[in-house]
Amino acid sequence: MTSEERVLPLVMGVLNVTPDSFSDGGRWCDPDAAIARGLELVAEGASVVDVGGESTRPGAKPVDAPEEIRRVVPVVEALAPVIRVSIDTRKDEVARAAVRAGATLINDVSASLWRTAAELGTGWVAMHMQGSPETMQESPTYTDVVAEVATFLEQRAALAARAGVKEIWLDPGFGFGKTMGHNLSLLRHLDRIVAIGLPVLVGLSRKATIGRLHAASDQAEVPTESTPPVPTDDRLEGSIALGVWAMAQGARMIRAHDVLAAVHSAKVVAA
Ligand code: HH2
Repeated sequence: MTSEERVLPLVMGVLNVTPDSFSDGGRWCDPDAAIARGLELVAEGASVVDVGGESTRPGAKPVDAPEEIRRVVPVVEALAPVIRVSIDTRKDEVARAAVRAGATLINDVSASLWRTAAELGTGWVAMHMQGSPETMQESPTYTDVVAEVATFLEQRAALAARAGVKEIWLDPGFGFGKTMGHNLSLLRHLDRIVAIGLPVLVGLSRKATIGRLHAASDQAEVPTESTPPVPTDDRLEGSIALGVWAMAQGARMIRAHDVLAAVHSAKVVAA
């Protein structure tokens, strides 16, 4: 690889203004605490801060739009002058309110808001999910997970491009209606998603698959779907390892809770 080809992957810092997110739920519910946390993520080197007002962890209960807007807007308003802000939402009204408050990227785990992004002139992340957060981990089923996710993302990207979205990111949606086996297949063949030719974002940070891999490595066992994962705060090494794997396959942005470590690892990969 020549120096011209080296690209520093970006880090999207996670900021959940929710009581129930799987890792940082309840920690940044107060707007002042959330804004302070966002500024910390900036100081640690995040290129984007991803503000979310609704948890999408497995089994999470939906939040109504006014409540989600109440949670995210003050935080987006305070952070947008200092850092690029993405809004992690599945709802048109919330995306619009956040963009009015300064967000310039719609991080859409439902991959359905491309018309909103086109109309507002923002970037758009299309993420693959099978089912909805309430039930998605009950029995995820695919014939060929890599081909199905790649086809879905290609089709959504084509719709978005036709609607006029200029900045489109693709995300295979680790843990969203996927078993550990599905997640590992997608990681193994991430180059297939990268080959679509649009920038790829991955969200692996602290997810249950990593917790299971950690638990199994502690006990020198092969991890299975029923391996109890280690707690979310003990998943740093696996998060970095899989982030590095993804960046080496060509992922251009990684979504991370532990931003400082993710930024350091991105710099090492780029070098
Ligand atoms: N994962 C989560 C939320 N948003 N967005 C994208 N593009 N990719 C992801 O993998 C992704 C995402 C889930 O993580 P988190 O926000 O930490 O938890 P919760 O949904 O419980 O708030």
